[in-house]
Amino acid sequence: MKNLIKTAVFAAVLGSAGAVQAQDDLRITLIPGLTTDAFYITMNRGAQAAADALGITVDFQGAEEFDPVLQTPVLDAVIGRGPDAILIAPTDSVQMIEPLRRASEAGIPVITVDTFIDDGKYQDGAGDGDFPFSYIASDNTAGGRMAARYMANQMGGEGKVYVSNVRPGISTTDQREEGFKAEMAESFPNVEVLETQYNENDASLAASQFQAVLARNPDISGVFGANLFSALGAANGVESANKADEVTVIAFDAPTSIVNNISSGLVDAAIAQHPAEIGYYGVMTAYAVLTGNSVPVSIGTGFTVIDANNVNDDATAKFIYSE
Ligand code: T6T
Repeated sequence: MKNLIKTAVFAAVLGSAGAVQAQDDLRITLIPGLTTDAFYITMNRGAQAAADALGITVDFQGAEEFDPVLQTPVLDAVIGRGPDAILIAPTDSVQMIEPLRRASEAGIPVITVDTFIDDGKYQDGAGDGDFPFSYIASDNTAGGRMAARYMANQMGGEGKVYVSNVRPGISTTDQREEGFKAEMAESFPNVEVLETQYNENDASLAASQFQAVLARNPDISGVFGANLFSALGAANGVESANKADEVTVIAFDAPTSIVNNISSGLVDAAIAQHPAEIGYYGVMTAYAVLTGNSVPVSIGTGFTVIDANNVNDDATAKFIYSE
């Protein structure tokens, strides 16, 4: 039986360049939004678990900042090395279309993880960026709605809040903000959402923006940090202003630093994504494409809400991001 399985695993397949290749030689490159972010480090852990299960290689190559100008040369260098497939979190939904088309035209299947290009609906015959095989990610609009519901309930359904966000043009954080605002408008008419503060993924800037918003609105009662650095910065701003008791802080993402802030009472809740799941199913999907199987055009992964009620539970621990 064991030998049979082994024979199957070592069966030859047609590689992306058209050459016959053994399946255990397959090499997939995962290009994160940036390399030093606990979210993508955790995604890579899931990707490596899938690679180990399949007996293939996944390498992790990225830029140090979340920026399409820095991600494009990394992608071009990866294309030059000719991996069998590329998994990528594109850092801009429009600007990364043409760079990714170069990969596709070189015969390298592209799958996007976390973020998408174009409208995120691939293989439907519409749009400039229709060529990726699949999109594997959280439902970010739903996550933004979850954040709004939690925040509004915590605030008794009224008050002034704002979104601390990275920059427009990133599919994930755009959708979180849209979902957050839609939920507030539809379900919590007594919550006023102030103008979004964009921080360029810089937690220090997000912290000083809280101080500025507070100076203009001394009655501010909530801030939604739409990703890890936005949330961390907003929480630091609230702490420096000594406002933890009056301001509800909801974080998207769950690195150890945010989880510690939940334990201390500074952050009310984190909407934890499941990045390891994204990495795992990303690699499995690429493997399916490379072995001639059809794949779902999108795979939605889950969330876990972490707050004071479950922060110390054993079942919560696996959703805290790796550093
Ligand atoms: O929130 C994640 C990711 O989903 C988003 O696309 C960019 O920011 C993070 O990596 C957190 O820093």
